[in-house]
Amino acid sequence: MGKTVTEKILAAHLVEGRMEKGAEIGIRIDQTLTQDATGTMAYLEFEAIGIPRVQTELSVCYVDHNLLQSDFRNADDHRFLQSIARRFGLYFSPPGNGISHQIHLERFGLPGKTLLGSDSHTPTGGGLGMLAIGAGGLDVAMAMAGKPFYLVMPKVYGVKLTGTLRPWVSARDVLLEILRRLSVKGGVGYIMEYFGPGVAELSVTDRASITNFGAELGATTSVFPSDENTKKFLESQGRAEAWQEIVADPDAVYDEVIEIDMSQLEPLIACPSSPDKVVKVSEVAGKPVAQVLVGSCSNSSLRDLMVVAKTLESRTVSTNVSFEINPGSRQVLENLTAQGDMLSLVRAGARVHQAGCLGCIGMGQAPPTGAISLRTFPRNFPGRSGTKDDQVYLCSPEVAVAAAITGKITDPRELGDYPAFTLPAKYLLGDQRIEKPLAPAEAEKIEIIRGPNIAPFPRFAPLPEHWQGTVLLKVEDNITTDHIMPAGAKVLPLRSNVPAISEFVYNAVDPEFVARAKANQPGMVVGGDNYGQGSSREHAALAPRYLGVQVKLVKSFARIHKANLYNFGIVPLTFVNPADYDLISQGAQVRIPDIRKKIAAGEEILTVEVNGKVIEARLDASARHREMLVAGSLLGMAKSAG
Ligand code: MIC
Ligand code: SF4
Repeated sequence: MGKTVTEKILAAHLVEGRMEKGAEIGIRIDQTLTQDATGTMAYLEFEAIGIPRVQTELSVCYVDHNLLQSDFRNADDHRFLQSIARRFGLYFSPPGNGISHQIHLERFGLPGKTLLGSDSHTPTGGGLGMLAIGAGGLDVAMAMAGKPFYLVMPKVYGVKLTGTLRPWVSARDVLLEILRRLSVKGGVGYIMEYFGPGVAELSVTDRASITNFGAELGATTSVFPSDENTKKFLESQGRAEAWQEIVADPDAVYDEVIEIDMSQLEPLIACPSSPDKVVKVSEVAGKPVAQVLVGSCSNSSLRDLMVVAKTLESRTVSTNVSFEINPGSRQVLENLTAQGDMLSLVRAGARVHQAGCLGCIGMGQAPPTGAISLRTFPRNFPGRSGTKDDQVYLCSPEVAVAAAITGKITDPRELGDYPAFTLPAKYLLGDQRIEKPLAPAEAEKIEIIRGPNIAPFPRFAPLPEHWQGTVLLKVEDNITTDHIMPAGAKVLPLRSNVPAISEFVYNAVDPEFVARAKANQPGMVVGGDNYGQGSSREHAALAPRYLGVQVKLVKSFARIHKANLYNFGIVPLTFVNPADYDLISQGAQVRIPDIRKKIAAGEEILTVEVNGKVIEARLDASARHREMLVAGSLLGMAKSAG
């Protein structure tokens, strides 16, 4: 039987387990990336593992999230990360260089390799034909230490692309259409693999927009084949020798198939406040817009900013709109400037910022109260922009620039002819600020510089024989890690300080949560389907654990969050009978007898006593997960194993 691209790459990296759907496998990781917001914790964990130098083929430490330096804390973290990179043999990309995923695609990604990143949008690398997976910081730290990455052998969802995109319709619309059909949980348990004649119509940066945004399907990752377009892209980046062809066999079998005829797509838009609330732009056209942001790891490549600049060549931005550009990388900025496109942006009235995440994670650029903001970002979860009750829509650069010009949501096809542009055959490379790893002899002499905001890593008590505690909170379906552990300018500087950041757990959902958790330890959280979707931030497990949350009982979990719960010793249970969700309310007293013994013995079903009633909960855990839960955390387990 023929193989998919996914199976080929997984088979070449398999170090533990068998490639049977649903079973746990361990794979070798060739490359890692971290960004600053998750990186500080990942490196504290790497230090705790005690390995003198990274063991991967290549590891990169990026600074792209916390670029606001309103006091010493973010700046201290940047300096800490630079010293870590120098000490442990990593590449270092400083603030201002751009977003990890965009730079990694341009300068480091390799077809056929595996990449593990402490950021949920790591699948961007799938645009190059690599298996690029997002994970919690501790999993990335383990990969840097040369350990395998464990995952449940995913099913493969084939996405067959046919046809050609019409003018003013772009890669973003392909994924918006898939989100419209499959929803934010449609990809859970799958790797999305693209095939079919339409693939050849998409450039590598278009493909990367799709694999990046594919994170919002809840998929393990997304991957394109590596073909002639991949070769062309690598040549344009001066990396022709990195190319290898990887395509699915003609008789490859996919577990599911969805077909997208790209010639039938229209400009689409995701309405507030979930990436899958997708409608045609024409259905919401005419609504006034106050802010338009083009940027983020989804849509800020040179191609994306060129479309915007060319559209603005003979037009200006509406005076009712704040139109802002967050370039993906220094390379994008350099090429845009060299081509003269920057002039069109500036003249038309755009506010051009440094390359980085910026408003995508609420580091500035909050929209005004009650006003509509259009963004080419991957997420519009409630309040993520920094404004309470925000009205954030997600769209392509084409739809964004049309709204910037007219001041209202506009079908870009109304603008007339689609601007002509060609991507450079050779890019200006823009990596002059990337530091290469130091040789071991030099690296050993580097002193790690820690600011006062870096708090020691907390220790957690092991699992008791019987568990008894309080339901601290009951929440609905599709709770995101932004709900659990918010980001933004106030909270992100605390990422290397667990006691301080834990004061913000569930703040926007229930401001009393932290006080209640402190007064009622240990605690439990009850949730619905797809609990913990979104960001990879392990703080969404670590900080609640610090507040005494030891058990989560939900209808279903999102992949990365579930892995993070195991890593920090929170028992992730699901209802055997989802209707039992209705039996539990906030404040209920819960007992799970013999929890430790049952978990250690590999039992799948646990008995949960709630206010005198008995319900069943499932623990879907491998032997390795069970060991972690009993030991209190993966770190504890790794340390004792030496
Ligand atoms: C995000 O887009 O939500 C983030 C911020 O990039 C996160 C990582 C983090 O919380 O630091 C992600 O996607 O994993
Ligand atoms: Fe940065 Fe936004 Fe991408 Fe997250 S989604 S990595 S915050 S640009």
